[in-house]
Amino acid sequence: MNLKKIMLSGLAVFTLLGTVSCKNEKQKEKPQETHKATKPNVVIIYLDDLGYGDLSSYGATALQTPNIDKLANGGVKFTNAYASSATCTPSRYALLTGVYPWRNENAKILPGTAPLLITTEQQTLPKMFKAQGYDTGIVGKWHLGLGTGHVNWNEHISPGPNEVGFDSAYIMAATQDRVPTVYIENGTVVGLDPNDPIEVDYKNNFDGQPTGKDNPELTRMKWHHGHNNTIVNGIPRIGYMKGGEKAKWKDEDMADHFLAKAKAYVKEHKQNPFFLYYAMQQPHVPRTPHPRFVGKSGLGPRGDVILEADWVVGEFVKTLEEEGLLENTLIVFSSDNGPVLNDGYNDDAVEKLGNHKPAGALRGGKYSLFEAGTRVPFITYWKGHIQPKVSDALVCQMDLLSSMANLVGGTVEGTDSKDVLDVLLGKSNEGRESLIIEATSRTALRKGDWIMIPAYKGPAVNEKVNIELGNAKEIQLYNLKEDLSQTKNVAEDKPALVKELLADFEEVRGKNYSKIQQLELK
Ligand code: NG6
Ligand code: CA
Repeated sequence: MNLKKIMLSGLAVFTLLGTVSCKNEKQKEKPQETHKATKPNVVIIYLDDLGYGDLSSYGATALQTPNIDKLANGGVKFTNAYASSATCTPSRYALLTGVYPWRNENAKILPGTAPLLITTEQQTLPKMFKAQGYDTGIVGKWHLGLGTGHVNWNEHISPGPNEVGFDSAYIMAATQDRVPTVYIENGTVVGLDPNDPIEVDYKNNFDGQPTGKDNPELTRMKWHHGHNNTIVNGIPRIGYMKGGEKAKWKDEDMADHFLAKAKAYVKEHKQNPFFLYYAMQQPHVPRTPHPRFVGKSGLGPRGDVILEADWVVGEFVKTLEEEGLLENTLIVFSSDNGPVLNDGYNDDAVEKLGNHKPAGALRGGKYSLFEAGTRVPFITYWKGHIQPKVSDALVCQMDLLSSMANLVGGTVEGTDSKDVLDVLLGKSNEGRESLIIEATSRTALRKGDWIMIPAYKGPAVNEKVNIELGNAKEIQLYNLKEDLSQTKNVAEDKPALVKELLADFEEVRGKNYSKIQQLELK
């Protein structure tokens, strides 16, 4: 532990003791004051597949996101902030554990039946907060596995979020396009009728059950690739599910449903410091805006659910304000990976895109090693504590663990998480020197203004989603300050720099950084 941390945790203990000792005298008149003076609440609002260019505060003009913009323009708006990965599960793994996802070979997009990816012994963000006296909660998308291999969805499901640090958990198991399509509250499927048990299988269908593949006439949303298994609410999903009829979520109500849970969490926990991880589902597929938002963006359902998400954020922040918590709550807003238009359903995302650029000026998208895969909107907002600022410091979501530990006097050891608290609070511009980013098991090194992408086999473009993946026969080197859109590979002009970056990269990643895809390097 460094000196600063020792001093800070000392300070936290001191203030906490102070709080306890004066509680008896002051508790009656002002029950909330003591908490306010000591520990701030922390809320992470995490969107799913929201791109760098999807917010008006990040340059979008085809749609307006006034509520999220309020956070961006009233807080620190980061322009060089990264998710650890270009897909969901690995990014969430890194966010919650502070560990690079490529250190865990199972940190890949998980099926709904996957076992819990984080071990119950591992350090996590919620555990760190808990150790400092916080209440911890998650509302929304989990997608980090549940159980130990064979989940019985009709019994208590464990281990899961509760076992890795969340006191309360109201989640969907995986993604909106994967079964089981039910909410799970603290390990129990919500609204399950015991006479109609749930069965889930990712390999075989259950006898006589219609599927998207065989029964397209039963679907109201058409699949394009994947997504042709069990049909729920007229939407064909990934995976097979039987039973649990009463427990199935209504897709159009999901945003309102999670919002109600997130608001309730705040109201129920406002007396103590809390950490809430609010993992929203938008704009991931299937895009199912509530009727209030249908057609509102003119960009089809993808645009509509972004407007819906913006409204949700506004409502949630309003709740914090109404409860008198805004000055005592640090809000972190970000997305788990970059944007994709057609991610498996024909939902007009491509056809109605117009001039909108979900990735802004960045190249690539979800699944890509190019910038749009991992560089995402990232905002810190804390009324009265953070001055508005645009920061180009290099930071990663993985750094929240150490930074939040610094904020609340916790300790973290042996992770890849860097303490960049002062940067997150807008007091410093000294972010990371370097970062390894990951996209579907391939990795690249960002250092200073440079990104070095090693040579990788595999297609240059994923034709189904129509996204450039970053694979090339030769090493790629881009100067992101001068060439944000990665148009000019300057590796050949800068052999010494390439050598230096490769050495740095291999020092962290080892020589066998991609056994399958690595080409012979020159
Ligand atoms: C892919 C799905 C995609 C999406 C993704 C996970 C197919 C063909 N594609 O496998 O639709 O669900 O997994 O997205 O099934 S993520 O944001 O959770 O990583
Ligand atoms: Ca995602």
